[in-house]
Amino acid sequence: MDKLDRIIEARMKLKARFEEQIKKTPSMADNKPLGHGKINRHGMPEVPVGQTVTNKWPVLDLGYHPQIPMDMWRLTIDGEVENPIVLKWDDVMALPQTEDTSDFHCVTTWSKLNMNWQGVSLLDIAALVQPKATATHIMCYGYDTYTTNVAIEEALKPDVLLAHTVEGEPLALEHGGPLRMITPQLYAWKGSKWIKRIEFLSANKLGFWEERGYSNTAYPWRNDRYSD
Ligand SMILES: Nc1nc2c(c(=O)[nH]1)N[C@H]1C(S)=C(S)[C@@H](COP(=O)(O)O)O[C@H]1N2
Ligand SMILES: [Mo]
Repeated sequence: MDKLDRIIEARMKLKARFEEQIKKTPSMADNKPLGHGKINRHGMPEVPVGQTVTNKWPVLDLGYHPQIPMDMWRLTIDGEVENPIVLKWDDVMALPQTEDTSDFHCVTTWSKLNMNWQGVSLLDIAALVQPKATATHIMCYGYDTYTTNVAIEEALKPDVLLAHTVEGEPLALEHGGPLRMITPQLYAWKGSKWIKRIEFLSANKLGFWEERGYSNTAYPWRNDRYSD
């Protein structure tokens, strides 16, 4: 069996392991989701409460756009996993590639719908490193020092990608290129631009915005913007 087949087999096992937990998450299971419009891909109203659809794609970040020479670029995946790894760019490109169309909901109240992304699914990354039974969350680190935490049942949803391509074009530096995470079922701050490290955790920890009053969970259809 070759490496890709092994990853796919491990992906299917992980998918089965987290299926029930994922189905119960608010962005799939809320019976009174807040929002309007037709029903989206995961069963929620297309436009979450308090959001306005935009065609533009604003840039939101800490103001520093880190440029890493591609031969120096690394992605570390470690923490509560059986096989921690450090990937070079070519290693990422050699993993199974996923294309998906999803929506982008920024907590500052704009939503950009139907964005076409290509990249590696976080589920496949997890298949590679094998999260331990104790793993409950991930912490994502950006090359700009950004951090953000995501619960494992959110991180392993099939639409969570480490994306290098958007609308058929390489992801621009200001949007997190060469590689960023996206979390279509959570507010977009949960997706780290310029991703550098993914640490699996055995207990929750807060990231940059979560420490500054933003929600730990960030559920768009619950208007879950700030911690209370
Ligand atoms: N590394 C990093 N990732 C980040 C941020 C950041 O400042 N640094 N900002 C977050 C916020 S608040 C949002 S809304 C989205 C914005 O992505 P965009 O600039 O591509 O629209 O990226 C998120 N990911
Ligand atoms: Mo944001």
